[in-house]
Amino acid sequence: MKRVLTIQDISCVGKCSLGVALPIISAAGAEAAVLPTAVLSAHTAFTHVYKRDLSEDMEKIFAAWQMEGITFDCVYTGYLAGGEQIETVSAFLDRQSKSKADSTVFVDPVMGDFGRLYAGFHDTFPEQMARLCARSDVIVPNLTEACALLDAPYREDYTGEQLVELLRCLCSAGAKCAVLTGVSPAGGADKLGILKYDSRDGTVFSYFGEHIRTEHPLHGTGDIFASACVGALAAGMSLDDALALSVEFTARCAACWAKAADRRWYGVDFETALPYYIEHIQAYKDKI
Ligand code: PXL
Repeated sequence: MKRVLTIQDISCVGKCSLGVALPIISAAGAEAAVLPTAVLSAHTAFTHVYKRDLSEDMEKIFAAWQMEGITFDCVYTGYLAGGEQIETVSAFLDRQSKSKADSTVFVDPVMGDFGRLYAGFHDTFPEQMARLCARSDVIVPNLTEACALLDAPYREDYTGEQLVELLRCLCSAGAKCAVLTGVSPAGGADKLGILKYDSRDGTVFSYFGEHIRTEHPLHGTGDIFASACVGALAAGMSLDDALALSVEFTARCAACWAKAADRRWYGVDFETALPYYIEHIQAYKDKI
């Protein structure tokens, strides 16, 4: 069984970050180890948020793992609570690579959406996050995050070719594969999915599922998508198959939310859609 370490916050209420990563990665049949970066009473879209930063504890937890000789097949980072944590995670990755060179580094550079950084991030944070992305196997930014990483203007009218160019630039900086999330195909606003550039063979891959249109933007879908992708990779799927399954699963999570009687504004119904994900992971495992 693969052991995945996921490093992100616990939002006590809000159906995001570790609250979705732990169940989804476990549902894929992988061991999910967690390193909380912060504990928040709720995610930052809420008005009243109590936050405890766990930077100091992270270093101590890494040190304890090192003494135990614990290593991970995959390290997946999400919401990091500040630039200092990026340095801490990078130092851990340096140490781990000495004893485990084949670990996959999967970075969701959680920083913002719709052209704005989330509350609490300093202007220098994207530059620091770019350094973590540069040492990653797979990065999964949305458009806001891709533009912030490259210090490029945020525009919603980039052409498909320009988006591929953004991904190429992210890979030139060091990431092996860059995956842009939340992309619609030209003239296809009823579809939503991903665009991937793989620097190892120069190939481009895209996959689109149904775009569930809602009055307000949905929260936590990026974390659900990234967690599903990490789980599918741990189950042995190729990156393209893992991305396709994660797009479909995320669309179903949104569809379950839209059908629910008690639509909660702060997160979608990934719980209802989990059987779909598990069935597809199992069907893949049965074939191999
Ligand atoms: O879903 C991304 C995310 C994760 N963690 C925290 C957040 C957000 C987005 O707002 O606030 C704490």
